[in-house]
Amino acid sequence: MLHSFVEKTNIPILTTMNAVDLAQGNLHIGFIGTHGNRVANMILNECDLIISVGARLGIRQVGRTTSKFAPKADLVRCDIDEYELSRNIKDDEKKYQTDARDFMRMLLDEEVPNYSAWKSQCLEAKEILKDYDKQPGNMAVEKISSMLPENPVVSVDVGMNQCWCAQSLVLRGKKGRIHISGGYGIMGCGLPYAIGSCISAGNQPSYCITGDGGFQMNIQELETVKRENLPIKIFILNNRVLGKISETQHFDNDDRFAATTKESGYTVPEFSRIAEAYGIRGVKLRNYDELERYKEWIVDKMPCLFDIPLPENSLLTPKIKFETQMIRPELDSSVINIVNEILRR
Ligand SMILES: Cc1ncc(C[n+]2csc(CCOP(=O)(O)OP(=O)(O)O)c2C)c(N)n1
Repeated sequence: MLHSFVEKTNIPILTTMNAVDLAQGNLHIGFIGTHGNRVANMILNECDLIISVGARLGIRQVGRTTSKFAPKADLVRCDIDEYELSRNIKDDEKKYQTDARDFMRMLLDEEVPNYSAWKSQCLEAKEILKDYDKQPGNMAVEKISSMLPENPVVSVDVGMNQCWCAQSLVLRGKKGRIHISGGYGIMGCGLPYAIGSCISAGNQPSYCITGDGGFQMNIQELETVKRENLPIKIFILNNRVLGKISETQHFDNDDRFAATTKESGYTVPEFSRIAEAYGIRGVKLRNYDELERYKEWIVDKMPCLFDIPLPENSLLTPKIKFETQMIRPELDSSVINIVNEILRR
């Protein structure tokens, strides 16, 4: 129904991290919030109307000073949860406590103007920003995206790998799914999610993108994968550190690492050999481009594991500085001005 509404009105879709799979393929503009795509957060700052369907709009999306959230926009919210709606984001917001499906049905019956000009502005802004904020983790995820079949089911773990996936995983087709633990942040969820989605889809290939830390939390489930012969394809984005935490220890604690890096008490095994010990094909790649050599493995009916190296100091950008709406790292003001001019046209 969301897709019908968007086809009818051309209203651009931004998502939250949890709903990033709702707008895939050429509908993908980005997700909003702390680690959201830069273009998505810049659009939020300039738009004049937000129709929020089932999004909790929590602190990672709107910040603590909610008046700074989408300052030029009227806000219409639909949520089935009375408590979530009881929190005001804007004083004059319009609220509908209803099921998202009924709300979308109601919207589809409304006379809504066509927003194709605004959508083109958003896509133009996206095009200008597409090569900024591209860290090695994003590039690895783009490579994985390019090799997946249409409409895949992808399960994601927690940490930087989760954010790189939310930012850069773009699925072909409209029916693919990205299982993400969102605000729960349960490290170790990637492989069990993939096992569940593989079995529930009648043993269809299922994809798991995980960090080296999250993977080690449920590594024993490789035995389930082998025993049940589940065609689960595991991609470990291996930076050999607990990246989401070592990053904080680097930037906010003057490099006082604790149990997050080799020197401070965190290490990783040879994952491909561990996979082989479980009877699963495993390979340690030299870089993500080497995935090209394993096209067959990615679509066949047997499990496999790819150990993909990333630099230990891989970064996760952009990030909104809390309480400021400033997106770090700051881009050259000429780029920001060009994008804002397009969005303000
Ligand atoms: C069970 C659990 N323990 C600890 C955390 C805190 N935590 C969040 S991300 C993270 C590091 C994740 O490291 P890794 O899996 O290697 O992924 P990366 O961030 O390097 O991509 C930690 C320890 C958590 N979310 N869940």
